[in-house]
Amino acid sequence: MGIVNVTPDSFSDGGLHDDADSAVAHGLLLAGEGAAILDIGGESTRPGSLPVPLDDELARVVPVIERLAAATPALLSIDTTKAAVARAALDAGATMVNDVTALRGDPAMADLVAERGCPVCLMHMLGEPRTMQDDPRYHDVVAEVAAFLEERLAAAVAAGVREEQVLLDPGIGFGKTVRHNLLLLAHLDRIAALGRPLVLGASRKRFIGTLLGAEPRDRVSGTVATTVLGLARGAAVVRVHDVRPNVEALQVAAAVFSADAAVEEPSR
Ligand code: PMM
Repeated sequence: MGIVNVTPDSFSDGGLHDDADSAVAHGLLLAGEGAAILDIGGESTRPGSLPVPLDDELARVVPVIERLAAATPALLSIDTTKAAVARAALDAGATMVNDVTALRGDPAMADLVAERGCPVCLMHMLGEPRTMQDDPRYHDVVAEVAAFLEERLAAAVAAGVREEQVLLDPGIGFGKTVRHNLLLLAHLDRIAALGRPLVLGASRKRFIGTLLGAEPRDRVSGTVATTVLGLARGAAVVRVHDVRPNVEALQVAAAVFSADAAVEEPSR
């Protein structure tokens, strides 16, 4: 999943693609590099960020989705917490909703997703973007994130969303210290055990910067490490800014993981 942030203020690429032309060009570049899904967002969720007015968010994402839908076979995902934005994005050609509030942000979102029958990604976040990095605490971060996602999956199903349409995401960096993020990556298999496809969004995030002492654009190798570990521990989708290096790492790692099966196949 390649990230197309049509925002002036996202943490690693804010302002780079905040006009429709450059956002569309960037989406096409990422699709050409091997992204099967493009995740288009018009509201930054960086720590400390404030909500964006509905009309601004619509004006950022809808034209980009319309143009990408006509120009690439990649699936288009709308990264929003607002049902009105998701509805307009689905009408414009998106086929998936990525909601970082896991259907808690807008009471109309669950009904919309149920009605449209589209895939939805439910993500864990402690608190809200404005305050989430103010001393986040857990007793057992992996168990608490898993329990939260299990509860949100049940809530979605209760609202009429088909279980087969739900993807889950531990929300790397959303109300988590470096250690919390590392524990979630180390035990991602316990989140995958919930039985739904897992989305991992670690790309260029601050914990990588802390480990490497690197600015966002210099966190690509660190991101690739999380991609390979994510694959090993059951992630189905990796949400990344830098598609080519991550796709190449996945191709090689996937070939290694399937080596035994490929050799044994003929003798079965
Ligand atoms: N991270 C960001 C935004 N949306 N959605 C999901 N499902 N998972 C994430 O980890 C996630 C997300 C923040 O990163 P960005 O500013 O680079 O988009």
